[in-house]
Amino acid sequence: NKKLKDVEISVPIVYGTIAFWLGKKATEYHSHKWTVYVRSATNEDLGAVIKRVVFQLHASFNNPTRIVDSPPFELSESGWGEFEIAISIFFHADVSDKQLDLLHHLRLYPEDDSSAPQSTKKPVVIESYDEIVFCEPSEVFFSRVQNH
Ligand code: SLL
Repeated sequence: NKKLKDVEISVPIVYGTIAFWLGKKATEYHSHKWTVYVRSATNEDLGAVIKRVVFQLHASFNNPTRIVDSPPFELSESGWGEFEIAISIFFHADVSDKQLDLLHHLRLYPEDDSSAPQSTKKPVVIESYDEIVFCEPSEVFFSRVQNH
């Protein structure tokens, strides 16, 4: 599996959370439902690059280490509080043997200065954009993701 010198592959991703307040269905410990995700920023199939995403949740959750082994690389939960989610991205063997570690802060509540009252219809979305760059990719990886 030869390496291609002078070639770089850039994989644009978006990662973040979307959170809905449960309104009348809210309870003390389950006031919101939320999803944390890693997505392609350009609608490509991330399964060609990513093998596994591990979401490390707050210790107050049951089984706080959540492993997702196929797209969509996302996880939905319900809870009551905001916290830092550690996101570890693992790549297929012919892509990279180094993992990528990201941090994302789950937000459930709208900004303090927002005049709008909390609504079950208007989620709180926080997203980050990143580009994962692979230098000297293997031929197999390159041929798998070009032409897309
Ligand atoms: C703190 N930021 O300072 C908070 C931690 C943890 C939220 C928030 C658990 C839900 C469940 C949940 O929402 N934890 O038990 O299923 O301590």
